[in-house]
Amino acid sequence: MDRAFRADVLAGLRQAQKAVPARWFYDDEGSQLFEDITQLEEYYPTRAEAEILEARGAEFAGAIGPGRAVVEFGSGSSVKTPLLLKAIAPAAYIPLDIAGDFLREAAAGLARQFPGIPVHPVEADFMRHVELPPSVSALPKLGFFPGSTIGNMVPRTAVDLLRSMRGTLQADHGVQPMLLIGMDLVKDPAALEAAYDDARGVTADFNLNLAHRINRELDGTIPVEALRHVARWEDELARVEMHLEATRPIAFEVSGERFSMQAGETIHTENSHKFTRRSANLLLAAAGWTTRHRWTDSEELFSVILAEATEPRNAP
Ligand code: AVI
Repeated sequence: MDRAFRADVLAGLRQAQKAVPARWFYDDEGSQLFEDITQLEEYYPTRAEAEILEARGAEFAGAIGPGRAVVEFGSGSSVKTPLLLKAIAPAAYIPLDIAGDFLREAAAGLARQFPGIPVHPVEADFMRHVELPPSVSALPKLGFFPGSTIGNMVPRTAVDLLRSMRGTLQADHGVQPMLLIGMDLVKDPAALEAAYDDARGVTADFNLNLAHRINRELDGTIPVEALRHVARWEDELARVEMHLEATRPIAFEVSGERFSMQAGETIHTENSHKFTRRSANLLLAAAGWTTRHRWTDSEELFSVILAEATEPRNAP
């Protein structure tokens, strides 16, 4: 049993608005369901970002230049990485991920595919400051954070993370780090809600898997058939929220503690913030990053931003 999972779930279920952090979606079942989501017709972000990474390689090379060490945050299966490594001439590739076996497997695959690029996998939680291997400490860095995972964080956490990335990426000598980051765009709410509530119900299964996971791992008795998946656009906060809503009054236990929900009451399971050009610039600026280039796909659904760390300035 994962003690952090238990602590997060119990603390979250005790709140007036029940909530469980979205990072607990990703057990083996959840990770597979997320892979399935990325293939869905309605889920445009993966497709749109891949279009940008495929089409803009020459522009990335011009704006980034050769010789940087690419540090990928939460590299997972590193599916998007070859597109970037092919385009620029990096000095090294450092995938960071919390899942060690998966990380080493993906890193070995990339090392075979790019024999000229030294690959140094680092098993770490990228939400904290990460010590990079000494062999790359002098190299200028490019952080790579695709997928709009930044959108799953509330602004305060997003700024903390972006600032900590800036620290992780600092080189020993002078050259400022850069960051290539995927950020999903604000658009028609109907398209957004469809992306998070697909016709085949894969996203519903992904959301409901969290309740199954609680039952499996924390001696839970949640009647999952009495929960329904809800995805709704919250315009004021520019985010899609996912919830699990009780369709009737229910009572259940988790790790021996009793909980109940009224009909219509929800467990908040995910935020997926969407950005405009300006809100993206502002979020990055709050963490010490200045936007240098911005690319979108042909339908203007998704953006990839190249930012550079800049010195803080207090006066205008
Ligand atoms: C991982 N993350 C960027 C996805 C998103 O779009 O917010 C997670 C997801 N949740 C439901 N569908 C996809």
